[in-house]
Amino acid sequence: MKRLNSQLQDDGAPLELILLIRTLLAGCKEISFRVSQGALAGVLGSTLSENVQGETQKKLDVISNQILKDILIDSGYVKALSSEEEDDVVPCNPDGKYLVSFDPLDGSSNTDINSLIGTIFSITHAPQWMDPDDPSAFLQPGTQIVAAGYVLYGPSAMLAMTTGKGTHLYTLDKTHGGFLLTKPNIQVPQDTNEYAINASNQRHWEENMQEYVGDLLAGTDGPRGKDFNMRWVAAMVGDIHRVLCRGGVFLYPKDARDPDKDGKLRLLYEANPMAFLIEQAGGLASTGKKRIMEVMPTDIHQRIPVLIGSKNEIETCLEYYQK
Ligand code: AFP
Repeated sequence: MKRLNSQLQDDGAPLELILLIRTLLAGCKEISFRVSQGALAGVLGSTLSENVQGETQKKLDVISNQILKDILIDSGYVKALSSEEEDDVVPCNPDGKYLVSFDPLDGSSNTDINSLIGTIFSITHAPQWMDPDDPSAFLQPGTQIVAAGYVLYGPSAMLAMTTGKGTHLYTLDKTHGGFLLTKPNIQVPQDTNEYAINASNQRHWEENMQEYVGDLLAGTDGPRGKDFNMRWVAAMVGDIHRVLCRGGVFLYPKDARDPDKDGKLRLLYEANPMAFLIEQAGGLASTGKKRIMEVMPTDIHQRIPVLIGSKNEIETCLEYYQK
């Protein structure tokens, strides 16, 4: 089976980017090991601290963040990094060529129930003019991303990666420690009868989303004329992995709970990398108003609405937004 390194070379990735990706993934392998140790290593449960988003940090959030931070700072390839678990950007090597944004452990509420979690990342070029502690260089639209992906810590540890030449799935072979290509050029089926949304928020959604999901729920008795199935992992990385593998739509729309927050999910290290992966696999990713990857970020922790998945179903959903 083909190794990650040779797939990245075939996709034309420059050497320094390949080395950076391999460094980042060495950190993910360590996270995978810590996750698998669970209660044996005392890594489950919460800390007493909160991150900048006001969320209580899990022990594994803090551990994973530290692992990735240390390895990226040491590598020399990175000028600065931003993380869900860091209030501000973290300056690294002033001569580094790249910026990395990541969610070190997405879905960390799942850690204590031994369910799906993962690391999500995106990489852009670092502008030469930037100071390593200047957050404004991170405010680039998703179209500027040179590589993005996630590592899913599930029954197998799996990597989904794109450098803009298709989305490939790899599986971690723990016997020799490398990611092997197990599904090249994955394609999201264009049609689906499966959707993912946290339905407990329904009363807060905007009218267009209420109407769209109402029509899905009506099934064969409604205007869609077919039954839909619903799934919710409570970790975007798990839900997007399912969408990549067998199609579907994943929705985290804007809602009325907090007028200052434009959705729940973060643009830089959740929505953008997932949008890039899904688009490269033939799917669509929108806020409801525009393509996610064209949104110009205004803050490193900015939140946006996310409608992502099978092309034809996302297009149908967007028709409700255009009404
Ligand atoms: P964490 O990374 O803080 O665990 O949040 C996970 C997440 O941002 C995303 O991965 C999920 O889709 C979403 O939250 C689940 O949120 P709710 O189930 O609370 O709506």
